[in-house]
Amino acid sequence: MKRILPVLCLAIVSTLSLSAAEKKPNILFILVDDQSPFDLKAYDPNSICDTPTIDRLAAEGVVFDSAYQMGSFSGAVCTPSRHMIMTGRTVWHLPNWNKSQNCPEDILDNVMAEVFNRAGYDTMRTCKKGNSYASANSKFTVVHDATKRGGTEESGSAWHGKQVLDYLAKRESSNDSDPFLIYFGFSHPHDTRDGTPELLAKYGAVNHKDKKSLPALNPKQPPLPVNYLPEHPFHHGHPGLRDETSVSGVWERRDEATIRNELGREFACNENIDRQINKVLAKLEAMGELENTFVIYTADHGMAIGRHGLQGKQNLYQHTWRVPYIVKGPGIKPGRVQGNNYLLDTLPTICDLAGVEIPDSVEGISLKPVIYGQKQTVRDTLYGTYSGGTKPGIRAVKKGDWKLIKWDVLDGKVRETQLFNLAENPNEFLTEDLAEDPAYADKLAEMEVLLLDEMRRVDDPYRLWNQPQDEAQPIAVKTPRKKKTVAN
Ligand SMILES: [Ca+2]
Repeated sequence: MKRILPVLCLAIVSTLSLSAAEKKPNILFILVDDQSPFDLKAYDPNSICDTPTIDRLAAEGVVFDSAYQMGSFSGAVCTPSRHMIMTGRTVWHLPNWNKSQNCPEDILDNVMAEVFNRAGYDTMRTCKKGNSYASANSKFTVVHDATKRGGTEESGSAWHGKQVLDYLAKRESSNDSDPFLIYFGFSHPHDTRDGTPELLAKYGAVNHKDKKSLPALNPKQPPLPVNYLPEHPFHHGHPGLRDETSVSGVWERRDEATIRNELGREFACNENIDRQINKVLAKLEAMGELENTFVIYTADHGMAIGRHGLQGKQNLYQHTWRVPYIVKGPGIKPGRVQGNNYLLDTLPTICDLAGVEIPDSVEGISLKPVIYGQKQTVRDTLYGTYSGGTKPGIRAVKKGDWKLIKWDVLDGKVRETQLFNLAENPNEFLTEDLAEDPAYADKLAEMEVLLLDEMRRVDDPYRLWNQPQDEAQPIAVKTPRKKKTVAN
C-alpha cells in the first residue's frame, strides 16, 4: 500500500492537471438595453452613477474606448444590433434586411448559440422579448426571455439575474462540468425606466407619469450632460419617432427638470443591473468557475437622453453610436485599448477565446489580439448608419481623431455636414463643428471620400446628395469567402 500510494497520488494529480488544461473557458455575455457608455464611471469619471461591479470589471479587465454598433435601417435600433451580435454580420448583410438577399440562407446554422451548441457548450439565455432575433434566440438550449422593466424583484432586472442564478444552481446540483455560454441580457435601462423606490430616491428621481406637469428638480439628480441642448438645431429626420416624442416621462420635453429626472431614472436602472451582475459573479466565484470565465459587458447601442437636444438612440453622435465594451477573463491584463470594434465582432471573439472555429458567414474580426495586448485596434475606419427614418438618413465615418456626420433627411430639406476633431472636442460641441471652416477643407474632402468608400464597401444601398448615384449594386446571394474583407 505504501508503495502504491505515491503512484496513485501522481496519477490523480496528473489527471486533474490534464482536465484543467483541457477545460474550455466559460463565456458570460452581458448585454444591457439602451445605455450610453458615458453613464458609467469607466467612460466618464464625473458620472454620479454607482456601478461598483462594472467598475470592478473595468479595473480587472480590458476597457474598449472605441467600441461601436454599426447602425440601423429601422427605428428599432435594437433589432439590427441584436442580429449583428448573433450573426457577426454587417448591417446591410443581415438576414432581416431587404428580404435577406445579402445573407446566406442557412445563417441560422451559424448564429451564436448554434455555433456553441455544436462545440459542446451548454447554452443558456435570458433577455427581453421583442425587437430582437427570435429564431436565433430560440437556439439556446435553455431560454428564459421576458421583458422586465418594472421596479420590483419580479418585474425588473432582478428577474433576469434570478434566471441565471437558478440555472447555475441547477448545474451545481447536477455536477454539470460542461463549459457554458450564458447570454445574460437585461430589459433595462431601456424605457420605461421604472427604478426601484430605493434607487430612484438615491438619484432624486420619480417615475413621472403625468404629461401635464414637470417632475421636481432635486439636487440628488444627475447634472445635465455637458453637451445638453434644449433642442437639436435641425430636425433629426424621423418625424413622429417614438423615442423622440412618446417616451413616458419625457415626451417631447427637453427642459432641465425632465432630462435630469430621466437621467436619474436611467442611473437607478443601471445600478440595479449592476447589483444583479454582482450576484451572478459571486455565484460563479463560489462555484469555482469565475477564473475560467470570460465576462463581456456591453449594450446594444448608446442613448442620448438630453445630449445634443435628442432623447433616443436614432442618431450617430458618440453618446449613441458608441457602446460600453469591457472584457475580463483568464490571462487578461487590466488596461484600456482603442479596439475600433463593432458589436458584430463579438461572435468571432468569443469563438476565438473558446477555441471554436469561426463560421465563414462571420464578417466581424476577433478581438483576441487586442484583448491580450498584441495590438490596439482591429480596423482603422468605422462606419455608422441610421436609416430608419426618411432616406437616405444619417451617416458617420471615423478615422483616428476625425469624425464626419452627414444628415440627408426630410426629402432634401435637411442636408447637414458636421466635422469633429474628437481629440479636441470629444463631446462634439456643435459650436466647434469644423465643417464650414476653410482651414479644414482638405480634411473634410478626405473624410467625404472615406465615407463613400465605406458605403460602397458595406453595400450601403443609399447615396447622399453630394455623392455619385451609383447605389443599388446587385449583391450576390452567397457567403463571403474572405470573412475579414467587409468589416475592416
Ligand atoms: Ca436597445
